[in-house]
Parts: sequence; structure tokens; C-alpha cells
Amino acid sequence: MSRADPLVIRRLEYLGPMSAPRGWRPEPKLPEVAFSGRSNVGKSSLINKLVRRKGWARVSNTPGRTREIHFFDVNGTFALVDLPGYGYARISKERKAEWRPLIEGFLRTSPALRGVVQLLDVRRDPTEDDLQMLDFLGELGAPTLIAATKIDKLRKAEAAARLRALADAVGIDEAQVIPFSAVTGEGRDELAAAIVELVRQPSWREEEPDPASADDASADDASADGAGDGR
Ligand SMILES: Nc1nc2c(ncn2[C@@H]2O[C@H](COP(=O)(O)OP(=O)(O)O)[C@@H](O)[C@H]2O)c(=O)[nH]1
Ligand SMILES: [Mg+2]
Repeated sequence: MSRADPLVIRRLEYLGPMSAPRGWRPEPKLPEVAFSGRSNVGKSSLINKLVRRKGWARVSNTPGRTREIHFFDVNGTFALVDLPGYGYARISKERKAEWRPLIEGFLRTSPALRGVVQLLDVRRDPTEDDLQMLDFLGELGAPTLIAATKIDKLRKAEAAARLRALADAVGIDEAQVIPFSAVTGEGRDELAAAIVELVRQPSWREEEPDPASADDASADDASADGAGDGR
């Protein structure tokens, strides 16, 4: 019954952290897939399962402590981007708001971003932060996969009902939700295959005009210089 692994991990390399909007980040040489979710949703566990490394992305007992964006080179094929977990109740309001400019700035500006894996705990209703993130991704137009985490915590019938409720709550088709368990490995290959597919697609952003190659645009700029717009 074992099918071929859609994502064999041959090489894994940590590329470094981004800690501020417009701060250092690795050269965007590889297509990027970002992982988003609130603290404690199971993001580190999911990433470890995905890349088949125990303890690769730190499974933290103090959620909310990781405030940087971490970049990993997977097989030299794509960059796995681990976004900071957001919305942990125990940290102050001020702290809570820190994630927004960093995460949203990255998602808005990275030229290499191909899509986002949004994690939702299958047992819980999406939080206000979850819904805001999904709205933001919708506005951006970024291809988004939904992973419903900790599916092993529910019995089959319960899980099916919760998956339906979750899909309803975020307004997407149930078929777009990938049930996932870091404990049993359920959903690992399905998620891996979806990511591989995402990485193969051209960026949804490439439909926008490329300013570097737009001759007409520079001609317009030149004529605008003489227009005396006061700058
Ligand atoms: N039963 C179960 N527990 C999980 C699963 N994924 C994560 N956890 C647990 O949930 C807690 C938070 O996981 P972690 O990966 O650190 O979440 P993060 O804060 O989103 O990175 C830890 O105690 C994990 O052991 C899962 O699929 N099944
Ligand atoms: Mg974590």
C-alpha cells in the first residue's frame, strides 16, 4: 500500500532568521512556501513531520516565544518559511501586535512566495487572528492550503464533523482542508504532494507588470520629469 513519497528529503539547510520588517532575509533564490498559524496549533510538529526530522523546527513548550521568520532550504528546491506563531493569549497586547507587520510585510513583499500553508486546530473554532490572516491571504490572492492539525485527538465521526465545521467557518470547500496528525503521520504525504505542486506553479504575482522590463513605463517616467509635479 505504500506509494512513492511525494517529497523525499535529501538535503535540509537552515538559511537564517528574519526578525524585522525590511530586515535581513536570505536571497529569494528558491520558491517559498510559508507556514502560518497561531501559537500551539502544532506548526513545529507539522514541519518536523513534513521534513521527517525529529526536533528540526523547535517544538516549544513556551508558545509565543518565537518571533522571527525562519527560512529552510529543502533539497535546494524550495524554501520552507516558518512564520512566528501569532495570537497567544498569555502575551501582552503590545507583543501580540508585533507579528502583524513582520508577517504581513513578508507575505506582501517576498518576490519568491508561491503560497501559504495555514494551520487550524481541528478541535477549535478559528480565532479572530486566524480569520484576519485568512482574509489577508485572500486579499493578497496567495494560494493557500489549510491543514487541520491534531486530527488524531478526535474519533473518526467527530473529526469528519469538525472538518466540515472548520471549512464552513473559513468559507472554503471541505476538499481543500488537509486533515493532519503529527502523531500518526496522517496527511503528511497529501500535504507534501500539495506543496510540491504549489512550488511547481509560477508565482501568482508574476501576472503583475515587471517594472524592470517595462520600457514604456520608463518612457512615461522621463516625460513625467518635465511635467513639474512639484517634487
Ligand atoms: N496529539 C497531537 N498533539 C500534537 C500534534 N501536533 C502538535 N501537538 C502538540 O501540541 C503542542 C504544540 O505543538 P507545537 O508543534 O510546538 O506547536 P506550535 O507552537 O504551533 O509550533 C505540543 O504539545 C505538541 O506535542 C498532533 O498532531 N497531535
Ligand atoms: Mg513552534
